[in-house]
Amino acid sequence: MSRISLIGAPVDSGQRRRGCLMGPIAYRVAGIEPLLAELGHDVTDLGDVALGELPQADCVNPTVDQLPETLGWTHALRQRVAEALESGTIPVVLGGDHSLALGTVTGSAEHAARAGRPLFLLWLDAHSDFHTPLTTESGNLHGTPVAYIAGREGFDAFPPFPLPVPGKNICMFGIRSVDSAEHAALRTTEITVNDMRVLDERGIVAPLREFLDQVRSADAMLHVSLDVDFLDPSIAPAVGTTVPGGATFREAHLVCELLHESGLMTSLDLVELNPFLDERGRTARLMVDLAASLFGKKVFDRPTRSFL
Ligand code: HAR
Ligand code: MN
Ligand code: MN
Ligand code: MN
Repeated sequence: MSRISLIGAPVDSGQRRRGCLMGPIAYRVAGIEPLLAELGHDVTDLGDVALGELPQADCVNPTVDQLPETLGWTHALRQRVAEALESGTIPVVLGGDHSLALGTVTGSAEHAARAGRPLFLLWLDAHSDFHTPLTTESGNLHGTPVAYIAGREGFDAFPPFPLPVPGKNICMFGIRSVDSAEHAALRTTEITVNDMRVLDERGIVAPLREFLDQVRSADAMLHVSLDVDFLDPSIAPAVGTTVPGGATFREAHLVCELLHESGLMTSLDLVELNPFLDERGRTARLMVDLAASLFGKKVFDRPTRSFL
């Protein structure tokens, strides 16, 4: 049994296609709270985080869009996630576009630093989100959080990241859209980029277990950030940045089931759901089902890890 804090994060400032702000409501309508409670967890919905007063900020790159709003969310979500961890719960952040991870992972890092434990990051996404505000061409800050978390330069407007996460602690799955500036920067790091080619060749189990073994032996905290576009658009159409060739229904559930079995996840983001683009709620429902898998829902109860 886990204690879970649901945190609504109606963030829409990290990209220009409005709709992600409806994400938290869609997850609630799809029944995330009763579903997790039915699995035996103690679930508290803390409601939506409010955006406080906006800071003054600008960036030398004029294409960067909605910087003050994103800074405001970063500040508010950092606090809320750190508090949820402090109170001994697992924060589950209902997004909101992926720029919210600038705040949520900062909160996790702050807590990990206080607890004297390392932080690992699992990034489930079509995109590597490794731009800085200086390299982004779109100006959409949802394409930047991993660079911030890894301690790249170019985030002068942002508060310094508490303790940058070493590249070897960061693992990505599902990657199939990387811009050239991100590619060049990623190659200088130790970040594990499991692109779709890796999943095609090796499957998802072996590379995921390798990563989870590292988390376990480091006695680390693990933040999981699940972007809707990790999934193939044929099963998850409600996202502004669909990319063909994504994870299948079973691959996605398997990741979640293995994560649950590991018992290692300490915080979770559900991001980029744009309910305005959904088809009769199917993407919202799939994301909620994946969250249920992450918290122990399975088809058949078998002795732990019998098939590994
Ligand atoms: N790399 C592109 C950009 O920076 C697309 C980023 C899209 N990111 C997300 N989140 N949708 O993963 O604009
Ligand atoms: Mn993303
Ligand atoms: Mn993405
Ligand atoms: Mn997007």
